[in-house]
Amino acid sequence: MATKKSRTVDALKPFRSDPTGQELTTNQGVPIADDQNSLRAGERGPSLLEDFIVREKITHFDHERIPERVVHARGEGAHGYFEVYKPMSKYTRAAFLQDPAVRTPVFVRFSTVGGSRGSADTVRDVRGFAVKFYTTEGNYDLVGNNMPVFFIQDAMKFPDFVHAVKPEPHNEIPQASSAHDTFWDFVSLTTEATHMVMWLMSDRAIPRSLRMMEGFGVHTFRLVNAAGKGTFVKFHWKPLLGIHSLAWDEAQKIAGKDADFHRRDLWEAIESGSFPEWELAVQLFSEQQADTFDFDILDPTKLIPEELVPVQRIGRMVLDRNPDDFFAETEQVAFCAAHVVPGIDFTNDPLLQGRIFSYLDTQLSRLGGPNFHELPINRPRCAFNNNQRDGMHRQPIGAVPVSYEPNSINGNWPVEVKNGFQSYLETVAGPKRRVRAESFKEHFAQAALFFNSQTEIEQEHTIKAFSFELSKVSRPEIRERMVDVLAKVDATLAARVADNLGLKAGRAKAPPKLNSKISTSKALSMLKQEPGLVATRKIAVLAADGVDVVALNAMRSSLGAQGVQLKVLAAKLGSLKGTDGSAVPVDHSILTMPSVLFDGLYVPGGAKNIAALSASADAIHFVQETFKHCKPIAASDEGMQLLERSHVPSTNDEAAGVVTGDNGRKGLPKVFLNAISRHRFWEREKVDAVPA
Ligand code: HDE
Repeated sequence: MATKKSRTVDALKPFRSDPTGQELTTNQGVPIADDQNSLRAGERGPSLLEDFIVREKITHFDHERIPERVVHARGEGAHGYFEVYKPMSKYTRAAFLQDPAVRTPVFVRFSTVGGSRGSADTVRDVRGFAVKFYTTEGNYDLVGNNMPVFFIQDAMKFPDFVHAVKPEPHNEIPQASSAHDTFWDFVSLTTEATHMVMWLMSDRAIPRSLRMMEGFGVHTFRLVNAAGKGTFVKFHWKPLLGIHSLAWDEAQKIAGKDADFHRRDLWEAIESGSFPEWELAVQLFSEQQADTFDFDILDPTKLIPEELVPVQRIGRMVLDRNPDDFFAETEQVAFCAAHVVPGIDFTNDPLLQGRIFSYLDTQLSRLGGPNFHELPINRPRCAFNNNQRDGMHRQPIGAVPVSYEPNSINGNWPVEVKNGFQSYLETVAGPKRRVRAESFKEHFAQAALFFNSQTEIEQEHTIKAFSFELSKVSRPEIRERMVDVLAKVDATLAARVADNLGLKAGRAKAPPKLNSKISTSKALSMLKQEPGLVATRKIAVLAADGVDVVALNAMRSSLGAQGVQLKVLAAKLGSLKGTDGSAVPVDHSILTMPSVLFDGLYVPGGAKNIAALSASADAIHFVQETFKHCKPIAASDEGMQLLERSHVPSTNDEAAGVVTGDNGRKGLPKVFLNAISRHRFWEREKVDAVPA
């Protein structure tokens, strides 16, 4: 009788095709002599039906598209690995959370939610943050978002919510935007969405980079240890680069100038060896603790303030390889909220319960049948065996004559594993009812907690975001209803938005009475966090012939030492003549790379250089737009004149992120680096005089 084999990671190497050195053939392996011309009767005659080569090629082409994901259609992926810092055996038996020496392979897919596959990256939206861990005990998918709560409490409402946020059904407008009637109609009638809507109207919805956003598992899950003891858990991902956003005007412009902005940013960072990294963090708490909270931990519209349960960092994830084939990997990857491993279990969160069903179901139509787990990107890296068989696109060839259990013909293989997945032994009883728990019925306290935890600047951005979106709503009664909802969150917020909508400020009622003991939480504000590393930030240098190469090189080497990239922009590609006669290569033409694609600007001196730039409307617009979007600006010597010409304050003001100085100012790169690390100088938004 055969003995049991071990289940090791990487037992199956992913299948990769490479035609290098190979002959061109049909799908049947027939060598192709002519890939340029179809078969015809006579030189100028009709094509022949018997041309199986052209028919195979075109038929395959005709079927290249598969249905896009119903939500999260637009996304980008990367490979990497996960390492735990110390054994988590006290809480979970999950194999990949035990040994710090083990690297578990991962595949991550980031996404927007509402837009179609070809929509722009920088739209205001939630971002998906889905991680597939290929562990020794099977695939574990942590399918989360970059916001810690969700719009609805029960899976029953998900199709309604998605129909409301997607483009309107009669004209399919607008693409990838919640700024339209049906979305605001739904959320103003469904007040459980209020907390999540606050997040959506915050700068979290317009991240600077996918590498600079947090991730959250959203639901409360359960860790289960070898003794069967359960501990509740909320999962977080904390980025090493800090949490940073774009300006709203900038995000809209990038959508037109480079719709692939986030995809490109992730791709280029990984290609250049600047591997993005996140720490996996957990909030761990017991059932007894959960009972003391004034919200229900099963309600996915609530977060657990870090002041109540601290966040512990337990491991790190590094993304170090771009996919080879977008379709085979990023498009065909099938995440599933039901993919858990021994030691991780669900809770009764009614949204999570619906997700456990939905993800497998959606793959059946998206990937065309029940065997999508056999695709290389979805295959576990450990052995997997069972008695399931057949179905569309089945790949393995069963090498034994039985596929049932019990069997005597093949020694009863594959056998059950005594220590296999065990559901947490939760006692459940109750009448069958369609009901929303009483403990889910408070909808505003955490929305207010979120708003109160923001800095004044962040609150201002949220007020503007609400005003923008609601101004696009055509039905006045929806705008009014939403202002009434906001009045239950914060009186000033409601009054300011009402004013911007031309509604009477009197609609705002008294601020709500909070039922939470915690009135602000530092972790909810992006601007109250540590800024993180500056590596991979992109700084534009505006230059023309006669640019001060000494200053430019000094800036380049100081910034480069921290991983900041300096890119020289000029009116044309090619090279410029520096002050010392040397050639300065141009990285980009200003035509193709507007200011919104950079994190800051440096204007070096050189009299001739500045004379040319001062006469360029493009250069002046570039400076003004950089200023308007609150990005760090440095200028040396004559470079300061370009700032003046652009009506941008040119005196050195480190607090305002404009750092300038004459030749003698040796420390300029250092203060500029400091400014870059602060990312944005939002106070500048109060300077209205600068156009762009
Ligand atoms: Fe999803 N969701 N979702 N979702 N979701 C999908 O699965 C669904 C929810 C999330 O990059 C779909 O393969 C239901 C919450 C991400 O491939 C689908 C409900 C959270 C991704 C689906 C939710 C998410 C999806 C569409 C309410 C954050 C992209 C295509 C009960 C915790 C994964 C697909 C990727 C994708 C259903 C709510 C995150 C239809 C029914 C809450 C990141 O199965």
